[in-house]
Amino acid sequence: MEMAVSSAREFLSEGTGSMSPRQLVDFYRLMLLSRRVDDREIMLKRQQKIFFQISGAGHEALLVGAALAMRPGYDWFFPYYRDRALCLALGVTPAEMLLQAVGAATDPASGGRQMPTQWSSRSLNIVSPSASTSTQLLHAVGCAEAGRFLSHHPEAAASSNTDYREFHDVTFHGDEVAYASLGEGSTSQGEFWEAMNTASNKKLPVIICVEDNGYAISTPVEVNTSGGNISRLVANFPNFYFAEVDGTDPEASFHAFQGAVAHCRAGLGPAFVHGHCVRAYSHSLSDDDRLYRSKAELETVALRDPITKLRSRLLREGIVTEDEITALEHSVEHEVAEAAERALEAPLPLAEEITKHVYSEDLDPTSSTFATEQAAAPGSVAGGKAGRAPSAEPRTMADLINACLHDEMRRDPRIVVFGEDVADASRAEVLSEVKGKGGVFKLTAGLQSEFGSDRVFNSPLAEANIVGRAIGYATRGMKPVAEIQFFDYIWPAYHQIRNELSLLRWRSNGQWACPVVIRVPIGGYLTGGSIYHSQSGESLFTHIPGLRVVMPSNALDANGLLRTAIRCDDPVLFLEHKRLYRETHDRAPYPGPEFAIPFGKARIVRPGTHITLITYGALVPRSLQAAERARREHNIDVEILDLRTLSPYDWESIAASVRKTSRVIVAHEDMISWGYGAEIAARIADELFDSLDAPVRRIGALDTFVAYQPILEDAILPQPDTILKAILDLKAY
Ligand SMILES: Cc1ncc(C[n+]2csc(CCOP(=O)(O)OP(=O)(O)O)c2C)c(N)n1
Ligand SMILES: [Mg+2]
Repeated sequence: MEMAVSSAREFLSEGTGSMSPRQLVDFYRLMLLSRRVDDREIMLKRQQKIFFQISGAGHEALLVGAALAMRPGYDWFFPYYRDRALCLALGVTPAEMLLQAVGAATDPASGGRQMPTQWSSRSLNIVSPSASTSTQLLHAVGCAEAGRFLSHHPEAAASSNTDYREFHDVTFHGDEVAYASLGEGSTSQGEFWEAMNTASNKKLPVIICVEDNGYAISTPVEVNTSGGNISRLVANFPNFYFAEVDGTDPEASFHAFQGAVAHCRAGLGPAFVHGHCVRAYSHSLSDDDRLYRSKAELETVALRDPITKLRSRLLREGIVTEDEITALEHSVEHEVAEAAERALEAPLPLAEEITKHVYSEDLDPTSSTFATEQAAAPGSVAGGKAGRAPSAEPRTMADLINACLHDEMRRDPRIVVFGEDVADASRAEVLSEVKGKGGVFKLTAGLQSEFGSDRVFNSPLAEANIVGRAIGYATRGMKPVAEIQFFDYIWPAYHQIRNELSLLRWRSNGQWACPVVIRVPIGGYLTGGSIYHSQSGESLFTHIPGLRVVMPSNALDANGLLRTAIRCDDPVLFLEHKRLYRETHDRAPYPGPEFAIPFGKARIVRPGTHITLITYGALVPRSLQAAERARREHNIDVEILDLRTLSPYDWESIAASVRKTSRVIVAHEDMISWGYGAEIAARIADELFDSLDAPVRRIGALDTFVAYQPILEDAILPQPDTILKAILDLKAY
């Protein structure tokens, strides 16, 4: 009898009918391998040699079936923490898994950063997952979209040595599928429904696998799912292949996935495989299911254990003898024990390396690569509406952002633009008779008309959907430049931004990255903008490691910084102040298609000697007004620094200015308490104490939201008068 573990490809070559005896034995071996790795980890946890354990026990048949129906390193995988058997069957080794468990430096998934079940492998296309339930489904959707895009636009796969593309090789096959799995409890998350909707609507080759073990920790399925069966709730989504199977039955599971894969590869749409399995152990080693499951229920679970069931069948049907199965089990035990021994001797990670891969190690957006301000010639041929003919005429911030998007989309075929209402018209056939929408602020106007509906399209009205899909696109090497329509509505996407977008590179120890740009109109001073169209809140994003945060105050900076954002290898939140979009005072001539400004370089808006005023965004013109009055009316000379990028920020320029003036104000539009200025003020007090002649002052909005009535808005947001008063107070100190 052949005892070697089949590869998925070998397995598939044996046809689609019932499994041969050899296949069943191979299947059993993979299932058992998964169970034994779990058991070994449980032992190691009890011996306090590892720090966390969560098992895939009871899910093995479904997942080996899934893996054997797909192609490792060809298809794409967004698994969750129960998918140990899937990963083993795809080719992750027990040794690699146990290196994760001990948190070794050589843990190939994360170098000791993630919990043991967050598998990741570049060569197998297993994308490093988080512990958040259901976020991964939107990544799989974006990944599948990117695969389809690349097969329609193969030119986009060409590499380039002038930007992030140098570090992101792109491969595609044209019929690859993206697999994502989740538990039945996690189907309660909105992102599950958002992913189902888009996969269905775009007929994407995504396989969504629900591993239904009846519990979400201690919460039974009927509490999470109305009627207790998710298949019934999703049955009306168009274009899906649906299979509901006994996930403890190897053949039923394998055939369900074979059908799913065939449907997806044929381009017919997505697939939904609902496998009823069991949770053979408690939720994790931190849980004891005897606290909430009856004895009788636990006995039923034991009877459905897929490993015991398959073992009995192999013996009952005479496929193996007692001796043969015992030999197989010994060999699995031996393999796992050896892997554990090696893992326990593996080198541990070095604390000095823990900040590595927070950002790209390959491309530094603060470097001189992006310092092309001098070289660019104002008045060269502009992209988009801003100036199809050469022109030195001043353009608004809105124009120059639009021009940059046109330029960059022409230069880089991997850029896709999507978000709410960003297309000229989703029904493209009307474009011959209408002008097109191009964004509620018209910043993306003309992009769809020039670059087509594959590259510029409207998303559903769902912010997590936008950012989650952008992450999926970017894991395939694409460059999404997504738009969130208003900063006030970014919150449904915050989970994706904080736990996924900003973290993927660090948590995978540099294996994966998603250098997405998210453009977001922000801010108030709108006269009538009120609570839900005036919010600030940049410090909630600068507090996220791994994310670059940019906030220009004028047209030229917006153009140059957006270019850097698009070419850079890190995720960037690009905050565009709505009040500045069409101001006349901040206009500038179009600076040409190569004009870029490095991140982390402040601009001295106004040199001065008495007081340093550190600011950004809409407070730049307001500070300038206050400074001019201070000069005219009080002979006080204020130096204004516009930070331009908030993370990273230009500490050198801040320090140089404060050393010169010895008095400093940090001013921003956002609420003062826990605002961006608190960090800058604290650092100045800490590191520049000896240079100060007065306390560090802060200016910000009142600690409330922006109201509708203009009298109230004026009182809430800082005004030039507020700034002038602070200047006078500080000078007099
Ligand atoms: C967004 C989010 N909320 C809560 C948790 C904590 N949590 C981890 S697993 C889990 C239950 C998941 O149940 P289910 O989806 O049925 O998967 P199962 O563990 O049963 O396989 C919960 C609540 C989490 N990881 N992520
Ligand atoms: Mg469950």
